[in-house]
Amino acid sequence: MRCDRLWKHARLATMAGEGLGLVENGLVASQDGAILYAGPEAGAPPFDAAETIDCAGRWITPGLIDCHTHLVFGADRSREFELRLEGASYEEIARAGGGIVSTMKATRAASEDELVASALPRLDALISEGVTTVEVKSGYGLDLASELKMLRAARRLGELRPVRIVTTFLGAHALPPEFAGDAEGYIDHICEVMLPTVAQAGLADAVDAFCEGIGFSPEQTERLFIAAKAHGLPVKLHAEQLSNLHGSALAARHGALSADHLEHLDSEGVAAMAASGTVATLLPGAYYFCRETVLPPVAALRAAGVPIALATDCNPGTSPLTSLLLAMNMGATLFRLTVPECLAAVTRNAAQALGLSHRLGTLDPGKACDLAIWDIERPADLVYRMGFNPLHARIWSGQ
Ligand code: DI6
Ligand code: FE
Repeated sequence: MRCDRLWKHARLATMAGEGLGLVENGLVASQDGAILYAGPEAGAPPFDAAETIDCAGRWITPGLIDCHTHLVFGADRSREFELRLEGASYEEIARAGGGIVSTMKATRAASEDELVASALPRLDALISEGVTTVEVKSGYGLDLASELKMLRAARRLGELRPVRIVTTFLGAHALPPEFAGDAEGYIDHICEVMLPTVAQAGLADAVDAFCEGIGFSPEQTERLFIAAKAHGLPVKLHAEQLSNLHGSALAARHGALSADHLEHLDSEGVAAMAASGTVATLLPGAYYFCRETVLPPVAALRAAGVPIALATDCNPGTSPLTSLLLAMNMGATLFRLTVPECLAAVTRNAAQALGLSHRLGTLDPGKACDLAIWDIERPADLVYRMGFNPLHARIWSGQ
C-alpha cells in the first residue's frame, strides 16, 4: 500500500479507547497529512513509503493539545506579581483597576503585528514540547476593534508556525471601562454587535465567558450562550474558579464543550456535566500560581465519568505557564490524576474539549497525522519529570 511516510520501530501510546492504547512494536503510516495506519508492525499491510523513518524504539504519542490559553495579550504583569508577593489578593488587584483591565489597556495599545510578535515566543515554547494544536482566546480587547485584532493575531500564529490554532471569542472576560457599572449593557453590546461581527468574519470557533463574582453572572452568561447558539457557535465557560455560581451546570444545560477551572464545582455540577458530555478542563497552572487551596473535585469527576482535560491557561495574570508537560506534572502532583489520565487530558480529552475528537487526539486512521516522538523509557516519564523536555521530533499534519 502506498503512503507518504512511515515511522517504524516505534512504541505507541495511541490513546485510542480508554487507556494509553499501548503498542510495543508499532508503526505509523501517513498519507496526505492523515494517519493511514497506527498499530502493530505485525499484521500491518505492506507499505510502500516515499520516506521511512526509523524511530529506534522511541515512543510516539498524538501531538499534544493545549485546549485553554490566553496566548495573545499586550504586556505581562510581573509588577502585579510583585504586588501579590507583598500581600495583595487577586480580587483586590482586579477591583483596583489592575488585573484583566490592565492587560486590556496594553492589548488595545498594541498593533496586530506586535500582538503576533509577542505571542510567538510563548507559542514556540509550547511547540518545542510537542504541542500541535493550541486554543487561543480573545478577551483582553473588550471592544470590537481590539477583540477582532486579537482574534486575527491568533489566526496569524497558525500561518506563521506549523500548528493548528483554534480561536475562542471571550468578549465577556471582564467589564471594560466604557461600560463601568453596566454589565447588562456590555452583554447587550456583545450579543448585538461584537458577537455577530466576530461570527460573520469567521474569526471564532467557539464562545467563552468568565462566570464569576468579578466577571459575569449566570444570567448574563446564559444570554451570551443563547446568542452564540444563534450564530452556530459552540460554547464553553470559565466556571467555579473562585466561587460556586453553578456556571458549570448552566454550561452543561447549553451543551458546552467544556467547563474550565472548577475548583468550587459541587456534585450537582458534576452530574450535569456527566449528563451533557461536557469536558472538565482543569488548569493547575492557575491553581498553583494563585496558591488556591480548594481542589477541583477530581474523584467525583472520575466517578461520574466526566472526561478531564488539562491545559496551561497561559495568561499574564494567573498562569504565566508555557509548558504543557509541567501542566501534566501539576495535574498529577496537585490534583492526583494518574499517568493515563494526564496523557488523555492533553490528547483525547483536550480534542473533545475543542469539539475536534473526529480529527485529533488519538492515533486513529483518518485523523490528522500530528505526532510527538519522545526519547523516554515509559509514558510516565512525560508526567514524572519537571522542567525536562524529552521531545525528539514533532510531526504536524504528516510533516
Ligand atoms: N480566569 C483566569 O484565570 C484568567 N481569566 C479568567 O477568566 C485570568 C486572566 C487575567 O488575570 O488576566
Ligand atoms: Fe482562562
